[in-house]
Amino acid sequence: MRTRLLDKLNSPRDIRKFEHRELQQLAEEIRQEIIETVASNGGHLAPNLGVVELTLALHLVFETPRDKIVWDVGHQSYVHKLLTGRRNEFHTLRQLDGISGFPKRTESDHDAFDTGHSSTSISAAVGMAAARDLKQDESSVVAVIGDGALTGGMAFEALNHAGHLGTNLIVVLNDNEMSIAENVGALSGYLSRMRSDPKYFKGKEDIEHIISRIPRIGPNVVRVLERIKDSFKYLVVPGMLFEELGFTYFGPIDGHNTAAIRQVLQDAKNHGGPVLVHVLTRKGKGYQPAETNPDKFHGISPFEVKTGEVHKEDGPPSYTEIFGGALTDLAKDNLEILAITAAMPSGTGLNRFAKEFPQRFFDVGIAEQHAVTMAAGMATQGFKPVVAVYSTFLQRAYDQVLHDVCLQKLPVILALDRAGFVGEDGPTHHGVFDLAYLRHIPNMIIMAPKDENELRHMLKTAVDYAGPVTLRYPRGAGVGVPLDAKLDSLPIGRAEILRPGQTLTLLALGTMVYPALEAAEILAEQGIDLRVINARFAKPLDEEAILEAARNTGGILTIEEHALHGGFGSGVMELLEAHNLKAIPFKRLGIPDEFVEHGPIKVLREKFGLSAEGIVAAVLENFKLSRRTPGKAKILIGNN
Ligand SMILES: Cc1ncc(C[n+]2csc(CCOP(=O)(O)OP(=O)(O)O)c2C)c(N)n1
Repeated sequence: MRTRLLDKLNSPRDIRKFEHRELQQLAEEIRQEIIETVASNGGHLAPNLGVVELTLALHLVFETPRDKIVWDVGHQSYVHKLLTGRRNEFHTLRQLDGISGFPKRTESDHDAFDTGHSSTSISAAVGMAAARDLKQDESSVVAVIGDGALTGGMAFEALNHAGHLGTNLIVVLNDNEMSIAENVGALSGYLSRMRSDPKYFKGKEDIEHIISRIPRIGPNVVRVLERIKDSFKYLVVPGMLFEELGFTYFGPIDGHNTAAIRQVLQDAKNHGGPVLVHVLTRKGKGYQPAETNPDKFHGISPFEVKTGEVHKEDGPPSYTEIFGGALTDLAKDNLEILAITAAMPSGTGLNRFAKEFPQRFFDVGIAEQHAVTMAAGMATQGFKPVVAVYSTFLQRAYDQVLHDVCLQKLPVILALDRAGFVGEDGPTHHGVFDLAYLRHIPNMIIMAPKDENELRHMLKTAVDYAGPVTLRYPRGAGVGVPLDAKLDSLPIGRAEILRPGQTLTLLALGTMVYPALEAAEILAEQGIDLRVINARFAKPLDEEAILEAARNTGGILTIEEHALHGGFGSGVMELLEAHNLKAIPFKRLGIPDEFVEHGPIKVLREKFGLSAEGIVAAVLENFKLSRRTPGKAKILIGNN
């Protein structure tokens, strides 16, 4: 068997010894390795296949870890990982205790900055460049950002500031015309004109040359000519937009020609100041199914390499699909409903809505802050906007929710998908902070369904309510319950008592309701009689049901798939304190004050005791319980 070049690499510098043909062979080997690993572990395939040559060229010109490469989003860093000492661990990609699917400074010195959320790379790189200048060293700083990530506001803020600072900084714009779905926005149109019609653009030098040959005939004419020159330049010089922001623009360059990119990166490095290198790549390059269907292969579950078919598991539809279906159904009769996504139409289940109501559907790009405030604007005009967004990505729109939506009590619905553990994407993506950052905002209502049927009723409740509502639901398949034909509004702030026990109350939110019921079943067999309440609302809490349980059962255990600090249980604790019931036996089950690593959702839930067995253990460990066995006296168990 031929030894792979990839297996001979001990450091990224080793690739400098390779001839052109060997680099091509290495690129092939890297593609093969990535395709096979993602086919077995799942992960971001198409973005990585698109940057193989670009990553090789970056490591040919720059020397990490001395030079810094910041990968925006970081989902395209697999090639970089393979070149920087993680080849042997690469098969553990995204697996429990394996290497991360995103750059991680604790994983390698070659990872300059942890990423996962979009549009942060240029800001981080500006910070590193400013620090380098203060330290007076000579290293280079490079931010690699996709055309999708460039739609995020932070990227513009950073470009604006970088142009002002004028320091050495290279921004590589990896333009493949795709975000996860097709990219959107006016800037995307500008980039695609540069891409598709090279004849339309002339080199900057050509234009300067033509203009310099126009004879000078007096100051007025010169002024007019200058103005013509400027508008002419705007029209025909590629990258003029970036030049005006203070960057020197190089490009567009074929992103699959390692030698060409290497040359331009070298030129950019020698040039100095802020430079933008515009690289054209093809998402999914080298694997036909991914080239044909880059959206599907952006982030994908394990699949069959030969066919590109995803290994399908039979099971109930996902919460995402149920949400998208219910919203589309409700929108048929309610013309006020609008749907907004920040670049994730299929991830948030809005594809069907977009197809049926294209006029009422808005993909704003990776711009969660804008999405929320735009929704607020729509709500002032009598519409009912639904912002469908992952819990983790709403984190950056906190002030927009507070200042633009809640302060004015506007009827905006935040549909928070992927609330709870998300699994293999890990700490940058777990949606375990939303209750904490939303619960304290006045006017906000927060619901979490126990199953997909309740999700539909809650969506109807949110649509009928005249104020801000958050609906948080998890990643993955529903429970498999039947779906009611008719959707009803639920009473706001009313919980559902599912089991009428007396010994202790399990007060569970969302995904934790069924495990709580299961735990109650297990303990019932031991003669322990638990009350189970489906909280339904994290805000407002059902004060009546909770205070009654506090007074008339042996204590309360709150259970939530969320950080304990500031979460649902904290809210219950505040309620007990307000009613002088702090002394009742009380415990909260949830996620402690730490970032949770990547791993399968089921394993993570078990790790933090958020399973039926974990709940049973928490009950037995934390409460003195009276156990009834028919015909026997009560006995106390537990350790306090
Ligand atoms: C704040 C935020 N919102 C949404 C996402 C989800 N997301 C991950 S990658 C991506 C598209 C990125 O497109 P681009 O930068 O062009 O990179 P490509 O995948 O095309 O290489 C999106 C929307 C995210 N990571 N961060």
